[in-house]
Amino acid sequence: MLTLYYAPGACSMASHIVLEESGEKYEAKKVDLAAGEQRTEAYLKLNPLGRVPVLGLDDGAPLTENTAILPYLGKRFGLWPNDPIGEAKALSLIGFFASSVHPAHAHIGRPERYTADSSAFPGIKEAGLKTFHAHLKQIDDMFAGREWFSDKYSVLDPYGFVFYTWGVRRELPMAELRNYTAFKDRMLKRPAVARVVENEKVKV
Ligand SMILES: N[C@@H](CCC(=O)N[C@@H](CS)C(=O)NCC(=O)O)C(=O)O
Repeated sequence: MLTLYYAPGACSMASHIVLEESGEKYEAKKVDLAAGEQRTEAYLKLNPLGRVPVLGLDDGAPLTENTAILPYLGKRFGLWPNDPIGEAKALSLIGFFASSVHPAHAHIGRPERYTADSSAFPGIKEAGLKTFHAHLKQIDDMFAGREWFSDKYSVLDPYGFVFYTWGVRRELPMAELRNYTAFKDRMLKRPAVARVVENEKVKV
């Protein structure tokens, strides 16, 4: 059985939604980030970087990084493009999410990762917010005339949905992003998404 180590409202929500959609039995283990559980000796054995998500595979081995976990789950549950070009485009988008959109947001919430000088935090946060907002606008443009990131619903969609909720958390004017907001509404109509949003108590 698969086990997901997750934190409410974190990027692990993407895998949580995929597992919930899958219909397969899985275990969800909550990690208390605020209490520093991700830095305990036991958790660092699962992920030496002290981050969620971690996916415990059927044999118990831990798999880390959204860039690996989501394609794996997508292939296992038929939520991944089959053709080589579709797959390459999916990897391109996952790369953009993991290496640009997510780190931009980390500048807002975790400025201490980028400097030891706390007087520089406000500037780092401000730049992060600006870059994150610009990326959300890019995502909004991607949805012009389409329902999902790929030709059909895939693991890309729960991942993209997470960043929408982070935009809400940072009080960005999300309603202005019409295509992205319509996508968010489509996501919320999916029972599995609604269940996870409720379970993780996420504001959307
Ligand atoms: N590159 C990792 C990033 C994971 C990550 O940064 N997770 C955040 C939550 S969204 C976390 O666990 N943060 C804990 C901390 O900063 O202490 C991935 O995409 O899986």
